[in-house]
Amino acid sequence: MPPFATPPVPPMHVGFDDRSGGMSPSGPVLVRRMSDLRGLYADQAAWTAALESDDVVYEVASSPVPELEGELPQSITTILPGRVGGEFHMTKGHMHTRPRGEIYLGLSGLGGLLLFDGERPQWIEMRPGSIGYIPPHWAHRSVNVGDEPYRFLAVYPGDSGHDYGWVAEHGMGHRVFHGSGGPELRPFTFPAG
Ligand code: PAN
Ligand code: ZN
Repeated sequence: MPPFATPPVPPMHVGFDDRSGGMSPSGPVLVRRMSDLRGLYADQAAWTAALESDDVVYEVASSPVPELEGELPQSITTILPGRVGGEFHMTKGHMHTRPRGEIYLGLSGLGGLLLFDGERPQWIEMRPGSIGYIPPHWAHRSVNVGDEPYRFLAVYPGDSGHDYGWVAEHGMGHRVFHGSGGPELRPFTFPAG
């Protein structure tokens, strides 16, 4: 897998492939399969059943811009469509280790950005062309609420840091389920069963 560039990073053009979501030139690419997502979905029995095919749930392709202070790394996340116990495919979700904001731009598919500051859950609908703003101190998780891959660009300060433990401890305020009239937000529950 290609590494991040070493400073000084030159000005660069970064292209992306509509079909694969890959970046060119490319930095590291992260693949998260169902088996990487223990404890993420509310319905643990449904998650265990999904381990049989162990499908890819999402991929994160990065440009070579490194995660270092002063730089602005970019990544493209592709969440494949699907549900586990009625709950839509989603990212693990994290809080930035330092108080840093982030910008998401919807590229394709239908998704949503779930935000939580420890008290207030917020939901931002994301479609191609939507800009979602994540302020500092808000944990964030992305959800594919459609039938196609949901893809977005993320741009964030290089010294943000990713704290997954915060979400494991505090949850995300809401969970997003398939409903007859569209995505249904229900109060967060920690995994059971
Ligand atoms: C994004 C996320 C990406 C994957 O680039 O890291 O969508 O989500 P998880 O990191 O929660 O698995 C971002 O918010 N970076 O800061
Ligand atoms: Zn982030």
